[in-house]
Amino acid sequence: MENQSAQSKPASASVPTAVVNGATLFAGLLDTAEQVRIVEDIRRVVAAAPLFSPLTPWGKPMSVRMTSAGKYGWYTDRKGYRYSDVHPEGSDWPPIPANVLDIWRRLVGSERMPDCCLVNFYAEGARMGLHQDRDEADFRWPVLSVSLGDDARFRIGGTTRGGPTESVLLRSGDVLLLTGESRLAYHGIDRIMPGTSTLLPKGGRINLTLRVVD
Ligand code: MD6
Ligand code: FE
Repeated sequence: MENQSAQSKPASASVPTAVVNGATLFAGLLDTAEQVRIVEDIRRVVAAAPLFSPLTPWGKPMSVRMTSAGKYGWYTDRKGYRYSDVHPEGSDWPPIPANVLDIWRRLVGSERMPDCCLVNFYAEGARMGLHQDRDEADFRWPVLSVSLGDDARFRIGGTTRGGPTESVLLRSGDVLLLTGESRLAYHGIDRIMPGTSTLLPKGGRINLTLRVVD
């Protein structure tokens, strides 16, 4: 890695709007046209790699449905959290859409591109418990997250479970970057707010997380 700078941003990086517990928020980074294009791209990903409800290691189906694009997809079942190079039905994951890779290039640079784009779909009532993103090999690379559709109440704490947390509203078009200190912060989604966006005709929320895995 050039000058140990996995987290340094390219000169052209956008200006963040806020830092919440060390995580960098680019509120409204994607305009409506860009959001619409990405939703179309994600529909193609889902057509090739259908959404599924993974089982947590303790045997409960997650309320969030998910799939992935890229070299690896994130997966969980009774054997635990891991990356898999195939969809549970056995096919390869589709490639990460170019419009999505562009966001990474703008905020992180092009020295190393992500090899997983996890697609999370939240219908009304879905939530995601506090967790760390720690199944990757090198935490010097950030995790970039894109919110599309209904607003969500995102919660973020520190690197130990049970410490103080802050909450931030993630809205359609917002991009959040977990870098540095915040890379291993506990975080989750308390709830989504139905009816707050018209981007997805049937409502709900899509979250994309881009990661360097290996
Ligand atoms: C979500 N996000 O926004 C869940 N992970 O639906 C995440 O789990 C997440 O937003 C790593 C980095 C940023 C995130
Ligand atoms: Fe996460």
